[in-house]
Amino acid sequence: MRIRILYHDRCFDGAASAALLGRFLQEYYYPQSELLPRGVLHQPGFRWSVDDLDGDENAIVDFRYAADRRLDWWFDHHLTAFLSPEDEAHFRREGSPQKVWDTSRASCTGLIADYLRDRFSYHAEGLEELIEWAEIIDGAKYASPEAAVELQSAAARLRLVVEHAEREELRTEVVRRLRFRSMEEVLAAPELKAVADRCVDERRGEMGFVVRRLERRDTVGYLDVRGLEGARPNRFLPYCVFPDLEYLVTISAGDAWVRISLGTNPWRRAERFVNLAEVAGRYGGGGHAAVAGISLPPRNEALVEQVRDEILRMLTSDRNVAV
Ligand SMILES: [Mn+2]
Repeated sequence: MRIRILYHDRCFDGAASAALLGRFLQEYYYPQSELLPRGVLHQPGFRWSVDDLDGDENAIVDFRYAADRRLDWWFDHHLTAFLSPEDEAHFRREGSPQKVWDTSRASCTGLIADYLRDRFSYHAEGLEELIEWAEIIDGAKYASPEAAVELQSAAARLRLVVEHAEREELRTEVVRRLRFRSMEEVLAAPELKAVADRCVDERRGEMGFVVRRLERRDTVGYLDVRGLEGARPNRFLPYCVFPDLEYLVTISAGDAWVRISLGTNPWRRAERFVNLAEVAGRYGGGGHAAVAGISLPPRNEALVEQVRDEILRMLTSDRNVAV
């Protein structure tokens, strides 16, 4: 018996969702089963492949719906949960009680935890802390920008490992271990501790770079981290530097894409609300109202500049003139 769980890769909430649902399926239904977590990422032109749902039981958490009869469980809270209107129609037509989409939820982990409690009276003893942190991290519910950028707590270190561990086996191993261990215990494994320590050092180095590079246009922060290799700087650091920013636009680059990330300052209510998922959607991206992203093909500087300038115009205060 093999349980395949596809989850949002390099995301704390994705990993926590997979650990929680995986533990439930094994404890409640299939004690003799093997759990096979596999991370998936939002890439331009993403499609599910026919080989993805290859378990005896298949689940997708914190990621896009698959209109496939082999899908047994699905939980998501992203606005952009469906690859097409047909997929959404498929989901609604089926009306399965094992497939839940709720965009009002801060985290997919919290959504799953409440669902399991209400429907199965199931409680994952010992995972309370993990669930709470998924809510804080994915919902950007940190008490302050400083709390969001600290690198000492178990949650902060685990987040670094989930987001930055290069080897896929390490990332899926984190999911397996999180089923029955505290974050602290998971991080005690030497190979994971090594990743966490390396990431903390890298983050400290990135902080100076971000502070120097950060620009602002009115209440919109703009940060281009291309050239800082492999950088995925903490998206809340700019709000430590300029606490009055309303929005943040960040450009980063990988081998196969240029990413434009959009964020809202969680500690400051914007004067005019802009739905960032909708803005990203215009360029083929997606996400949540408060955090969204767009992936563009590499080596097309003109396109990147055009998209960036259009978005900056939309978000700055003279946006009435533009758009
Ligand atoms: Mn999530």
